[in-house]
Amino acid sequence: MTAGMLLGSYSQAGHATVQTEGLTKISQLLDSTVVKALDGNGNGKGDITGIDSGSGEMHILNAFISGNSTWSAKYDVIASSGTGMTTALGKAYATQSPIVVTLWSPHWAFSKYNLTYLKDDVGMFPSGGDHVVTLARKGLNTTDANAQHLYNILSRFHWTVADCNSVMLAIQNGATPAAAAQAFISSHQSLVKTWVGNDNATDKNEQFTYGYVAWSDTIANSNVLKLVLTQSGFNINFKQLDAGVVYSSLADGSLDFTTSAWLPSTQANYWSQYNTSIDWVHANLDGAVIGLVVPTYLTLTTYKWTSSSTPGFEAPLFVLAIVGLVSVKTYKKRRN
Ligand code: PBE
Repeated sequence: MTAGMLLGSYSQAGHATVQTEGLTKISQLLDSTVVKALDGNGNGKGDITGIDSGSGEMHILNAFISGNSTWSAKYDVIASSGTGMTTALGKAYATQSPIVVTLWSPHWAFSKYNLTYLKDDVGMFPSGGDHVVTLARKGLNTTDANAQHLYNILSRFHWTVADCNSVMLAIQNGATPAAAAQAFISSHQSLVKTWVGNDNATDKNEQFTYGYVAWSDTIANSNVLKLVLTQSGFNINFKQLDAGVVYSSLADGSLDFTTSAWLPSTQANYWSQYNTSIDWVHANLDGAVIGLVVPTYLTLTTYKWTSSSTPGFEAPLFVLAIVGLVSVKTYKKRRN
């Protein structure tokens, strides 16, 4: 037994805590210090601040937690809404309090706060990335010539994360979605032209129902495309719906199209159920990401974990290791 071995085992113990490593990866949420700090209602479990339970991200998270007894013993997933989650995040951020949220990119919160994804070292979320996708009811493209023109625009609509960010931020800073969409269209005439081409409406009486979900990125893309279509002469019935209703309504034909799908990963639960009865038209944004996100102050080793359950646990171990009075065996006993 050498001092080096003892110091080696000490530094391993040190690496196991958020105090010495910072909170940077999902596996560290199981650390009892973190569980306690995230226990908002005092029931002994940490809280993950979520969004609407119809979202793909919540479906994935809930399936992971409920299917894993270690996690379900330590965590509750709190359902809310996109705005409920960002309100909770804003409050925690103002007082530098611990919080873990379900978030995604693109989202304006990354422009407003210093946030970071926890590294997914437990396989909580699917890997491989996602697209925001335009979906239509089957047969929209063969309904009539007017619908074919609309469908042609849908099959070209595509923008970037930066484009989406600019509209989301404008809305977050107080612009109405319609005003933010108009400002984007005015400043991106040539892009809009690549979407519309020569496909203007030929029948203003034929109404199309456009469904969207109230997440900030899909509010932004839907308002932009809705305005582009309206200005091209199409008669659009614009409807905010829950994610599950968007899919079931596309499948039964009562909804004509949406730009609120996240596929193939995030909303795989819906896609596996409905893919044979829905038309995947076109990816409208690439590089979409979901995950667990924390304010970056939680990643610092200087962060004070105020609800620490084992304060001072590391210090006595360190002293013992230095003087060489403890063997790895007894060290292990203490850990257990
Ligand atoms: N989201 C935002 C959605 C898609 C857009 C990631 C919260 C979800 O289904 O999870």
